[in-house]
Amino acid sequence: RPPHAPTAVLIGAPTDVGAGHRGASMGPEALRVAGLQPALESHGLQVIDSGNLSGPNNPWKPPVDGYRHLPEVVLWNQAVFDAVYGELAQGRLPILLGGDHCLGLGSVSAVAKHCRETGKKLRVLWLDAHADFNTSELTPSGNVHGMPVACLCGLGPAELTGLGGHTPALRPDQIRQIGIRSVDEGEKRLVHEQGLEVFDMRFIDEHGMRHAMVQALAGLDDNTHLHVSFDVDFLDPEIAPGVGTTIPGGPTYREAQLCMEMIADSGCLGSLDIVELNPALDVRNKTAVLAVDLVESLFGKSTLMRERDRR
Ligand code: NNH
Ligand code: MN
Ligand code: MN
Ligand code: MN
Repeated sequence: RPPHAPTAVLIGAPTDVGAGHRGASMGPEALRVAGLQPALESHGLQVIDSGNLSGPNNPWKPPVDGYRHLPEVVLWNQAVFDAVYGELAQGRLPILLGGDHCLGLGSVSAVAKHCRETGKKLRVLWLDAHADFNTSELTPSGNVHGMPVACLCGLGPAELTGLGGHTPALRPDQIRQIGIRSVDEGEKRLVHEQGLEVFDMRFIDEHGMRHAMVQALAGLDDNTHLHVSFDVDFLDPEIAPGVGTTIPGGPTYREAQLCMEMIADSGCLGSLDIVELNPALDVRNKTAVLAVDLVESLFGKSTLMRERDRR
């Protein structure tokens, strides 16, 4: 690692208020048990574990006006926003340990505010089986983990779209989605309408992960902050069963590794979410171990050759 590599900070957010299954609240601990901190340290990174945020319990209620647990989702996201923003302000690289993917809202809103204030460009990579672009009108479930990308683009309740004091937090052209293979009917229309750039599994089948990532990372420069929001259900369920919403036909082990390696090579990674890991559905913590393995690659593990020597 270059000597100026920032210190990474683990921020646990043990909740499943935005999910349709209980158990993602155990994600942070499973990632710690799988050795996330020592794995990153073995690659020369400085890592601080700041422990877990706290927030309300999961009331496990049906939707109200199209949202399940909106007040609880707001409180958790405010806590995540404050923590992520505070670490970025100190020059650290926040790693959010979810928790379900509704927390991507707080995390990315904080990154967007940091970038506005520091004059940095922002690119968000959303690695997921799902587009997470539902609204209260479109959602089949009311689960807010299916809505964070729409909220970040200004489509959602004011308590969520205005988290960072600037609505929208993101323009659709700052986002690239990768691995998508489950999008609800109304959600599909909205994704097209908003012009999101999606590298879905069909694209990856036809053109390969390499080409998808070359395109998703195109245009990054020294002044770009890259945020990766890694929903573990991005991965094929054969290798990653420990998530609430498995969707077949996801990236293989090597495709996922290549994705992470190419992000590492960009040198732009500035913040990360690891979300939706559900230890209650896992097999001997193997999905957590896999997530740690992939995150090591994201921080440059597998580099036998440096990019400039590889050609
Ligand atoms: N699209 C579905 C919904 O809105 C499922 C979303 N589930 C996720 N997203 N795990 O990443 O309920
Ligand atoms: Mn290692
Ligand atoms: Mn997601
Ligand atoms: Mn998902």
